[in-house]
Amino acid sequence: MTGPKQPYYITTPIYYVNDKPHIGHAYTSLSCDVLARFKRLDGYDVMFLTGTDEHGQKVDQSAAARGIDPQTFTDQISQNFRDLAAHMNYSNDDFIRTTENRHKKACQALWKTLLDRDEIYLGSYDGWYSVRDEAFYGEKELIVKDGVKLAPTGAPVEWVSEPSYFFRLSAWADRLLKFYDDNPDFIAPSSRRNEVLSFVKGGLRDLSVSRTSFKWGVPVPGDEDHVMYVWLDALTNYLTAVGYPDADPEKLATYWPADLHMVGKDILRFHAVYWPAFLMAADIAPPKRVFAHGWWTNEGQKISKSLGNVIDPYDLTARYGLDQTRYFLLREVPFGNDGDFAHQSMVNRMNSELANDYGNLCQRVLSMIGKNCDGKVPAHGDFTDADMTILNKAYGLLDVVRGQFDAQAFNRAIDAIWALIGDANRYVDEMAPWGLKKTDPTRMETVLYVLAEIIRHAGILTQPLMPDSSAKILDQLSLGEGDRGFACLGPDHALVSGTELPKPSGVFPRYVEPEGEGETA
Ligand code: ME8
Repeated sequence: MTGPKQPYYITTPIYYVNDKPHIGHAYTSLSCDVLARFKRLDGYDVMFLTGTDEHGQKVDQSAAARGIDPQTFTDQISQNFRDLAAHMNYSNDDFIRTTENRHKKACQALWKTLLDRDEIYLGSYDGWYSVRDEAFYGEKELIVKDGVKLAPTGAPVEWVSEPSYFFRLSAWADRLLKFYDDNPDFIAPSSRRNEVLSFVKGGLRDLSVSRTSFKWGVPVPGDEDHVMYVWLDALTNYLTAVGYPDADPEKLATYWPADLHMVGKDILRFHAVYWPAFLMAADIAPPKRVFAHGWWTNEGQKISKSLGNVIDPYDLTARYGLDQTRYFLLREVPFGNDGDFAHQSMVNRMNSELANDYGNLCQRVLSMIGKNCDGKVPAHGDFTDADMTILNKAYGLLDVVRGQFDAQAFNRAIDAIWALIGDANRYVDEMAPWGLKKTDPTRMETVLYVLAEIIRHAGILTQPLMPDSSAKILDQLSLGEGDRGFACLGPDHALVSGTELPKPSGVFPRYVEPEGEGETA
């Protein structure tokens, strides 16, 4: 790419600090990390944001339940999410906390803009509120279970009656529908798009955007009896982090509108309806895309604290390895669908796809080179048609994989890379380089050279998904830091014969069931 790098701004939801991080949080952020790393390697100027959502009644109540003030509480729990990001090897460029001053300023600036444009007015709210969902519900949306009214999510609701500011959401339905129409890729996957469209077509009511019954929030400028509704506060984080309103005009101009907000399916409505409406109302461009991924279950069961089956990402990485966990989460399920975490599926993938397919390819080829080519990148003669077929597949892989990543189709991108790995394993068997050692050593070197090139391509392309393991593979090919970007894929940066290689070592161990343990997670 020539000229200044193209910007790419990607965000995770900011996580509520009422709980310790679990597989769901790890998953959302992982998908963003893999995309951020992919885009950086592809020459983009990436801004990858994550952080914590620290206001609202839910946090207030959780802090009170522990007998500590909300700021001390959020300081503690927010750190858990920072630690998780470091542990999972996420490459976020910033970590935002909604209790930071920069964020308060951004929220109040957005509020003032909305008020000045008459998009917000003072009224009073009488209706149902769920603290757990931090959402307002209409009477018709509620479900009744054992005679008790509940939110459609099953969360308890309470009747709220208090003065409140309202955002004129009802006036935005047609403009939102036009926006969805003009931007068919705004909501993904497409099944979710229809869900949002029918919600908006069903008519929108003005949205209560302030609360007076508690104080743990951003004060409404000019009317400090009110704090802002936590979702207006939370969504604004995406603007705060790029310098809105005036902290960093250049950064704002570079990265806004965001390229992708990654969210779980449960919070799509906030991102695909409320957020673009707030932004358009403030004359700010809406984000380019919102992707709603599915939810994980544990061995077929819904994950919940009461069932005691919450999956801890630290347990996963301790048991299976970090890159193995990263691989599994994005390989197991077509992104967008719900997924089930099962120990046996994890073990199967670790052993067959990582240890056997990828690991063995590297191990076999690199040890043959170590033994038979003096530990140096082999020389090569002319390439045969079979050599060119597999090399061309490797050269063309970036285009395929890039398309899949741009569609957030991680499992298909992985499939495409593993198709090359499968071809390479078949090529090893067909060419049988061990047999060529005596009969045709020059041809043996060419075959091993072709294979080393395939491993170079696979290693470069798996970096976003499995950064540490891929680095080990690329180290074994003596590739320098500057030789690992996607610009180095293809024949122009081919391995140089004669380059000294380190002694190879295995990268993907097989999973062996610990003595005395069954097969349950
Ligand atoms: O919603 N499987 O925060 P949050 C997959 N603060 N994903 C899951 C999951 C599961 N079992 N459980 C939760 C919030 N998630 C707000 C966001 S953004 C401006 C404010 C995902 O901590 C869930 O779908 O409750 C959501 O995307 C994310 O974890 C954060 O949830």
